[in-house]
Amino acid sequence: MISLYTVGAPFETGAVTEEVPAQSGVLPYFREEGGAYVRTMAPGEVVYGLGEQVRGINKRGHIYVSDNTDDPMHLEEKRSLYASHNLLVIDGEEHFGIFFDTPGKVTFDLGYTRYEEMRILPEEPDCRIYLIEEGSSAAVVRAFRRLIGTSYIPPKWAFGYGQSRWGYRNAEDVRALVREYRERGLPLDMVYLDIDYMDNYKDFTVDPEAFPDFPDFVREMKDEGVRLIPIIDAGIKIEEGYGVYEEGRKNGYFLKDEAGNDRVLAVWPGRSCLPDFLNSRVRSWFGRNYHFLLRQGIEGFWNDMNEPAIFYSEDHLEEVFRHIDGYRTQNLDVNSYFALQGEVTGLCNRKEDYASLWHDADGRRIRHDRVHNLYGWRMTQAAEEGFSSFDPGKRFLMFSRASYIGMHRISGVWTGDNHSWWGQLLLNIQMMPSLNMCGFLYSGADIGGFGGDTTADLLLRWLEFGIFTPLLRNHSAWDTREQELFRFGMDGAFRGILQLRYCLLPYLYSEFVKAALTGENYFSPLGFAWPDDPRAKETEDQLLLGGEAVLAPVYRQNAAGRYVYLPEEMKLYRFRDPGDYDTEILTAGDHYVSCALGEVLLFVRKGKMIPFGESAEHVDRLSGEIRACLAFGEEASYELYDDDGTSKAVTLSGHTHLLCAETLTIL
Ligand code: MIG
Repeated sequence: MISLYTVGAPFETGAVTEEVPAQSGVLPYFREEGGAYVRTMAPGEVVYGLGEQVRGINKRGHIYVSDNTDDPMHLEEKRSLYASHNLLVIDGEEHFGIFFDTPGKVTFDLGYTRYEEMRILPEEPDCRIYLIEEGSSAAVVRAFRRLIGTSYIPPKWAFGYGQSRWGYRNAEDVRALVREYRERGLPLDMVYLDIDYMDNYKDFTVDPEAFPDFPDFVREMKDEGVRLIPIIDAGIKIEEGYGVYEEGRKNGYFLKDEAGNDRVLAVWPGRSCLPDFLNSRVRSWFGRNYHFLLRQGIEGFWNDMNEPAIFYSEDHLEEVFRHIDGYRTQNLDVNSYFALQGEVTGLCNRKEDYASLWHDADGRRIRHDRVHNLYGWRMTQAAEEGFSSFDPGKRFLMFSRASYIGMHRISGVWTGDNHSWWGQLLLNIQMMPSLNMCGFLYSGADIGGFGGDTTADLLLRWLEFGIFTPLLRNHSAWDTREQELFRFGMDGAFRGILQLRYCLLPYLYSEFVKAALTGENYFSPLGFAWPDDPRAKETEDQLLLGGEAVLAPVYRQNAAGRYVYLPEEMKLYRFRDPGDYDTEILTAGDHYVSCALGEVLLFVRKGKMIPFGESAEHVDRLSGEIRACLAFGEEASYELYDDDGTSKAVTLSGHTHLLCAETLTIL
């Protein structure tokens, strides 16, 4: 049961697609204290949710702030990442979900200030609060997902492996990399183009020297089975003669200062303006600009810097220069030295800069900080409108860095600038089910780590988990060690794991589409499937995949295996590559399971089966034929969903067919 409590006259976000009758009484479970919603948490109560956030699956014990932020240090102490996913699922003596639908800042103090107390403070008092009361966490999430509408489904080829790096300078760099993948038999479906492909970091341009005859190059790559996926940034470079900028300025499409002048801010291209994506005219204009690349054969994009990130504002930069000058003659002591340092690091993503921007939200003038968390979604909505007007029946690949619940209907997300640290692999594992609860199914992290230098073993372990994430992309920053799979002299190990992904793809795709349409999770915490098992509830480093299998990835340096908790008897598949594996039946309980570097563990539940196809160089080459399966029990069966992988209209009816272990070879 879902009830809606409306406070004041909230800004319409569009997060919810279902009508819910409004309640007039006070919000149950909470008491109000100075604008905050407060309740006592029972001992042992688990708090799920918050989507893309730091820390574990159970969010209890820390404080989180929904305030979309470009922060490349995903540390435990942080409170905000790139997204605002204001859903909590309370699983204890009391059992409910709660969604705070407001585009402003929200603080979720989940036992930080006082250990037993939950305190939620929406900065904008005008807010829609949805209360979801169901018998289990899984049911709460299913009801919530029905409330917010079905999740985005990308083209099937987007389930292949993607290679990315900030720093592929030109067509020759890309060609060389594709050649390496093909020659070494490493499957590859996508190569991502970072800001390097643009002409001087200008959106909707291609550097004519680095990529001469771009449409020909796009076709050449596609003939190799590789799609190029360019990045688009939120900021538009200020430059006379640059059409996109001039059009935007002429038509008043950029965010304004209080006096109504275009506000000058800086991002990658230097001085820039930010489009007012909360305005529908601006969205349709920006969306049509994607046609420039679509016409050249591009079929997917990633939208970056759309929190929006701000390096500095011109006026504040001036102020800082003045202050710094003042330090010159001083003997810098502990206070003044750090103050000087703070002046510079404090240039970016400043509260005051966000508060100096003004939107024209289709006639309603509103200050940016009050609607900040919607900006990335509205940018991505512009892209989606551009795709629909280009080809309404076709699926395009789209994922964004910033997000808000509701964007899940049109796009995926990647989890931003993580690091090549072992702890970030665990964070990736823990973030995935939380993202799913909030509707974001097509998601994944920068495999191998974005910042810092990766190592062969970290990348391999990360890939061992990554082959199960819908978005499977290896991405890294320009100043780090190169981390393409062929750089480590371990092609065999990487190939084996990657081929396993392609063999499992019919299953992973089927589970994905089912989850998108039914509101089930693709990745769930074990507590969702075994709600009465306290051990399952506290397991933070294993996930349920679909309804069939449990994953227990190794995420520690030099580990040769790990402890695994099984809530019930399961069949373990330990893969080195699709043809090299061993199996073992394990009882319910705790086990130390060996897992050497390059091995993948998959635990299949009793009575369940997983169809197993064949590998290929890229997804379009997969035959789709299923002759084998992983199964625990002869009578196991599975409803396999499949489709053409490109049409936008998707329904489960008419596609589902039953696969029985009896008619397939059980591996
Ligand atoms: O902050 O385009 O998260 O994936 O490589 C730098 C350069 C801007 C941030 C993205 C990252 C991308 C990078 N971008």
